[in-house]
Amino acid sequence: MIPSSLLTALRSARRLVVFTGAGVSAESGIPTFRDALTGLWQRFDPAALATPEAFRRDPALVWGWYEWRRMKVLQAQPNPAHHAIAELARHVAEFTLITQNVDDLHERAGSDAVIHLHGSLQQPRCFACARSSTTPLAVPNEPEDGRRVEPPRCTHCGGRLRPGVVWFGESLPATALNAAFDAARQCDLLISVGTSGVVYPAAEVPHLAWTSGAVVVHINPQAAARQAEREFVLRGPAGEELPELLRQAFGRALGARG
Ligand code: BJW
Ligand code: ZN
Repeated sequence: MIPSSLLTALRSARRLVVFTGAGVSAESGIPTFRDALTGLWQRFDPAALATPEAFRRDPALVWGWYEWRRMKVLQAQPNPAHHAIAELARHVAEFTLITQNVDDLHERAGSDAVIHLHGSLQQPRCFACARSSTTPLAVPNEPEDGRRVEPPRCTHCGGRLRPGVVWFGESLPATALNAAFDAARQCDLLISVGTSGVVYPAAEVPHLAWTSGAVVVHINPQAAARQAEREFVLRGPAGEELPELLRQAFGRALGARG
């Protein structure tokens, strides 16, 4: 049941922000990080794979793991949550999509100008000289976790390429982070979808919107009960809750034209 006050807030919002985490891609078959049983960090040690020290220690292990994840994303399709978010943008004057995800499923669902706070699997750069690689990555071989793959070399300096993602202890891209914070401060309504909200500074985004006076909605099957005024919880999978929110607020079913 979607509260009518939330539907009213969404219909009257002029500046809408959607902030997504791994849960928005879960129904596309991309594992989250921290879900019990299925999360990546249940099977893999973040310290051994998602830090600069890990890459320095064993570049082939880290590169192979990210190639496995890149393959999974290439094989995946956007789900109804990604499509509903792309459709929501058409109903407001100003729309900003901020994601922590390193996949490209929002773009493939039709969203543009997506702010990627934690980088992208598709844009490696040199570990030595930091230049972006201009050579497109080849389609990886059949996915197989744990397979070691030597990273390609930088065409400029010969250093190893690293995945273009933000690891623990690394700064987020400043332009993306500033744009995300600005949008959060200025929005009327923020929808936070599929994130555990434990990784900083990204986790500040919904909080910043709320303290700046916006209505904040959390969409998550594990969401805690509503805690504060102007805060709503839609407890359920994003692929069901977002299309339903769209339908009830704007009377639009996904895929409807005209
Ligand atoms: C569904 C669903 C469905 C399921 N529908 N929902 C204390 C000690 C050490 C460090 C720190 C510390 N305190 C803070 C820090 C800093 C650290 C941090 O935050 N650590 C905490 C974990 C403690 N942060 C950093 O290091 C950041 N950098 C930084 O702070 O720089 C400054 C600095 C400089 C120098 C030194 C120190 C600091 C960088 C963080 C980078 C995070 N990178 C990762 C990996 C990216 C690359 C990759 O993909 O491998 O980003 S970690 C991982 O977590 C990934 C995600 O973007 C991020 C957030 O996860 P997310 O998206 O929320 O996923 P989950 O799995 O946690 O949650 C999924 C949710 O979906 C769940 O709630 C489910 O219920 C839900 N769900 N199915 C809707 N169908
Ligand atoms: Zn280089």
